[in-house]
Amino acid sequence: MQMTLRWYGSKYDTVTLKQIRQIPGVTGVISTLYGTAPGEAWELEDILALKKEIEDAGLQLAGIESVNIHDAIKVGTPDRERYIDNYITTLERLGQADIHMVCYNFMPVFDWTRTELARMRPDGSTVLAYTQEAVDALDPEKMFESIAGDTNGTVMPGWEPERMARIKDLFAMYKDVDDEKLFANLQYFLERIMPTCDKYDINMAIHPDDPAWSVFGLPRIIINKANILRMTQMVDNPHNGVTFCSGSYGTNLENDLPDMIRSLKGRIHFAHVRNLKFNSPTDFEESAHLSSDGTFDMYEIMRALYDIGFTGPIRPDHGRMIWDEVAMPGYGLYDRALGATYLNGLWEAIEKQHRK
Ligand code: DNO
Repeated sequence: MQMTLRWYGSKYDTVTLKQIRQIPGVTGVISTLYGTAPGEAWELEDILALKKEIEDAGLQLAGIESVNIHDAIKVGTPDRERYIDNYITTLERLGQADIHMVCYNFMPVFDWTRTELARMRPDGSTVLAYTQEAVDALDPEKMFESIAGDTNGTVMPGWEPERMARIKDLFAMYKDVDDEKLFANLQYFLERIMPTCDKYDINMAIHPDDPAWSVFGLPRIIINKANILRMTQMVDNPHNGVTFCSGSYGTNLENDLPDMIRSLKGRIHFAHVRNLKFNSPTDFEESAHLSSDGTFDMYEIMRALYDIGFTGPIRPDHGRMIWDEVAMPGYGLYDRALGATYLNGLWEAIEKQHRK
């Protein structure tokens, strides 16, 4: 595996490439052209400029998170063809720039959903948290407003204000889309892009829906083992793979994370590894990465990745806000650096144990 950190680009991130370079064992970043809108074809020169900036700082651009999917593709409206063509152009240009991993998601309307961005923990750190009761009590159109005050002045991916301004229209677009339709639209999209992925050796890595169930009555399909196996089999090409995100699949305590990892051998192209602490089955908070701080056995998760021969990029995921850092919720420097170091430590121990 290759340890990486997500980085939003010098215009948007509070964390610098220099700081990332100084985290021991982190050799790459996962980034994106953050200013682009879903559906746009990316310019080759913009991709190359991003890559150069990262390489000049002594790091590798290990993959893209995300090339977002236009809603027309998810809904399956006739104009999807144009947006799929643009997506293919972006993939071709990424391939020309020697970039071979693309993370994306197929969630309607909302990307990941949390009800609190700064829940205080006993040690004074603040974390992202989710309570089903809060979602149930909320008008979906007010979702963004309810958390907007805690973004620390940053623009959070998936929660861009321009997108949230269209929330009513977005809900209307999806009114006839159920799980089956969403699966069919995903299959159509994947079949169209696979020849390009084959040509440029691009691994597509779908991110799970977070939380891993339907919110506000919207369909959600990338949520459990059965669905993810269905997804990988319906377009049975090794380039059609997944981002294994422990914090997203883990929102549903019925998901057996190490078992899911083992069942996806050869199809995990990217890993997000973080812990969650459950206070009840419908209330969880994003604890520190250590097993002892949360609900998951992080050693077993890393061991399953090791056992399937995972070689792709991995990153610590949302960190706590600690040591008075002010940054995008979940994406500060300090706690993610601690997370990377901890995950690297687990990996070293597992590797050495296997060599014996
Ligand atoms: C949240 C992230 C997601 C993820 C996208 C992938 O912090 O894990 O926004 O990047 O769903 O497209």
